[in-house]
Amino acid sequence: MIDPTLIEQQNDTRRAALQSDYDALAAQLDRRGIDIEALTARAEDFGVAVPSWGTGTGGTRFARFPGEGEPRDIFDKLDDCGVIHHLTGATPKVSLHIPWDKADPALLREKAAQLGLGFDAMNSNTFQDQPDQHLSYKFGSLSHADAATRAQAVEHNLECIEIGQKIGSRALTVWIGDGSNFPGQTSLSKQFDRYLASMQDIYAGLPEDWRIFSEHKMYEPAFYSTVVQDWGTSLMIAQELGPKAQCLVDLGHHAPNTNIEMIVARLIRAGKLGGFHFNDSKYGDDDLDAGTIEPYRLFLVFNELVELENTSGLDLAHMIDQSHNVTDPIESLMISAMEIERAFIQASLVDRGALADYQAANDALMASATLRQAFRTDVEPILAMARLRKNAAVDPVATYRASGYRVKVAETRPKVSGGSGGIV
Ligand SMILES: [Mn+2]
Repeated sequence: MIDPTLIEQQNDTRRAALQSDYDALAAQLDRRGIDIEALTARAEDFGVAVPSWGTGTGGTRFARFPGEGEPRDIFDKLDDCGVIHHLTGATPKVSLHIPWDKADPALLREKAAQLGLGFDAMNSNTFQDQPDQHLSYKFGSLSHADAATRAQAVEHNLECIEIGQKIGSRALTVWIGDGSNFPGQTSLSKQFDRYLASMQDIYAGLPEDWRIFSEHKMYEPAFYSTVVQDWGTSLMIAQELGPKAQCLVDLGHHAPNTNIEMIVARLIRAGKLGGFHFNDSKYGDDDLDAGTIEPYRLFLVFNELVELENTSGLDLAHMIDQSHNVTDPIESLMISAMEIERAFIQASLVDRGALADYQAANDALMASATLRQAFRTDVEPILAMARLRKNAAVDPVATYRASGYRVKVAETRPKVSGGSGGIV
């Protein structure tokens, strides 16, 4: 835990400069007819879930280089998630991964309550074999040619729901690695039918107030075909399953140059957007920190979300899904949460009335300029003020480094080269 006195001391050194920057931005926004306080309130209310697996160092297909003081188990991971939330005020929930995070639900609840955290969507895992597992997922899980293997994968998902119910989660995210590496290896249509039948079995086990998210991914680990490869397939799945089924969009799971904001608009139109896995990418599913490669794309995604935020029934699960290989995962997750919040606030700045008028007049230049004016606005004082008002840190990374947290936990957490972090 970070000492609240340290946060206060650190904030005191930055308070005057922040107030001055905030007042200047307030005056600038006022000239544009925007109330800064309304935006700060939106920033204070914003939250994105942290993935438990993101607190450990990830890895690539080639190697994993463990960092100092990595979490040993889910309770250490929750401690790290607590630090991220206390310093940013923006990550009130944690998304668990079963079986990596399997533990007594009562202890999980107790630990989370101590840290002021809640639990977001549960994540099942049928893309790798566990030590005590009867049947292998080498050739697939929910879409496997063998009925007993499919049943085992369904059973695992039902167990995730059962654990989730005990800790206050209300959603299950299903991502599978099923597919094929060779043309002809599997029947594309029969494999999909088997997947749908398995998902129907899981859907039947969903509690009344739960949702199930299907997460598409174009390729990897299967390199020729993937069962849930794109948003069209994901939408088809959600529509076939029923009202509790929705689509989850992982920003890294598309072909390069895909217009993701348009996918977002379409899924909202269909009433099927369930939430996000935020990250950034240059080439493939790189799982890089949100907003570090294409911040404008992140802004454009939020532009759709803000434009359509009053759509009836829209209830989005925002999550981060990243793999940290060369940074301290706590620092990356804090920065990412703030970048996601930044895109949200920048999108909230868009002059929607002016934009609609320019669109109606076919004034492409001014319509585009209206978006860029919002994107160019430095909203850092709003984000920092929101953190200050929530007793979080004005500068989370500086305060974290001043706390010496990583060095302290390294005393009790041995460095291990194994671990379950990685690219999901
Ligand atoms: Mn994901």
